Amino acid sequence: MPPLLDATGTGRFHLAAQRGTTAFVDARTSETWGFNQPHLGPTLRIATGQTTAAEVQNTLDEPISVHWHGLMVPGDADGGPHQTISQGETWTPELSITQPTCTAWYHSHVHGSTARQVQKGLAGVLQIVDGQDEARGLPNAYGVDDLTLVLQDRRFDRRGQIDYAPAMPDQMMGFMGDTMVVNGQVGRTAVIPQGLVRLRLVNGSNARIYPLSLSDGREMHLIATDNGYLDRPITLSDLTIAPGERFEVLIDFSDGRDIALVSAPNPNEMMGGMMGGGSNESAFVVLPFAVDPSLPATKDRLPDDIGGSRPQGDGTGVDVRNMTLDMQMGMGMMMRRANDRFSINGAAFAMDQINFDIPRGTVERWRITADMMMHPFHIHGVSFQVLSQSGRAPAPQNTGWKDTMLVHGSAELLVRFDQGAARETPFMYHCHILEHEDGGMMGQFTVG
Ligand SMILES: [Cu+2]
Repeated sequence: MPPLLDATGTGRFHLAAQRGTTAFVDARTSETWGFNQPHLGPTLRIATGQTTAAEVQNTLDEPISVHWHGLMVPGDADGGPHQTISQGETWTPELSITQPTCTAWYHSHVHGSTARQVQKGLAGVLQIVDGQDEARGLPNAYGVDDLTLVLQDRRFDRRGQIDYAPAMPDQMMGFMGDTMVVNGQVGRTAVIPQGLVRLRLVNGSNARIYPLSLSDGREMHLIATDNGYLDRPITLSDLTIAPGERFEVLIDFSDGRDIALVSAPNPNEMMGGMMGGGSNESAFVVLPFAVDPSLPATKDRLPDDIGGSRPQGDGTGVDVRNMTLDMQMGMGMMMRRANDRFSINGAAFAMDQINFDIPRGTVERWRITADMMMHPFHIHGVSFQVLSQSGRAPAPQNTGWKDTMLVHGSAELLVRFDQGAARETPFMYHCHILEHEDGGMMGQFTVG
């Protein structure tokens, strides 16, 4: 597990972006970046109902930013591309949290550099807690029966260095690794108690979508989506997690058998087979589990009621906003500048261009159309309801509160804008395939 940085008692935390080295594959080391450690960051724990004073120091030699993905905070605390922290500087936002308990995450978000900086390790998990998980009957012993799992894929060169040099197909499809990395580690096994275990799954990959299941076909019980708990668990045999998404599941290990979390190949491909279609990948192990009966298993029963909620709007009479996620293909893409290959509604992201303004408290129905392939669509500063996906009712895994939605063909989102964002620090909406985001598939809006 990443170290736990619990700010619920102090109401403050300090993160320092720093350079380090990490051995991934064997003794060979790679240059990496992290927060307070050589690679990735600690799991931050903050309390709902509190204001937490954050300090983010940049000791690297290029500008970074830290976006709190999943936090409902105003634009000036959001950490988007307009809030870069220069070399040697410290950013001190106040995080005033009123939203329900959830698993969120933080990562750099500098326009044009996000993909590379996240590959280097500028990412970590953020938990919003309320101290009520014991009463809910949920596993909550950090690193024992409550596991935080950041899923990433990487390529390593012969020297063991993280190899991030995206060629044109990597730009188009998003950069995919050939090595599974969980919490910054390769080839490790999770040792767990013989009982109910909670996994907080965070897809921190640049582009890979993981269709997850368990190696023996055992059920997973979904208890939370991006922005909080469901009302009751949803039983699933598989769960697809796209970049930027978080899901929490309970798995029953009371039979003591060692199984593994496995993934099917990345399902994203160019529609029409322009890239040759399909991949040569086969299914792979994400993380093996080993049951250790000496570890304390405090929960053996699936709770019936978790006490969360599912959004219930129907979207009738709500103004519609259309968004088309566009890609320039083939020669068209080759001819374009690196930051102009992708766009939304025909316009590539421009730092000095606010795309629209929304009055605070407004509800809108966003119709997203995904061009060429699947795109995970994220909106800052909001939590939304998925009204439909591909013209049908949302899949069970998308019936909770979300801030990132994998759009396959089309999706309709019902969004309420409650957090303010001024022109100097607007909110972003973008594809969470980081090469697409850096390439221009992003826009920005104010809420006021
Ligand atoms: Cu995309």
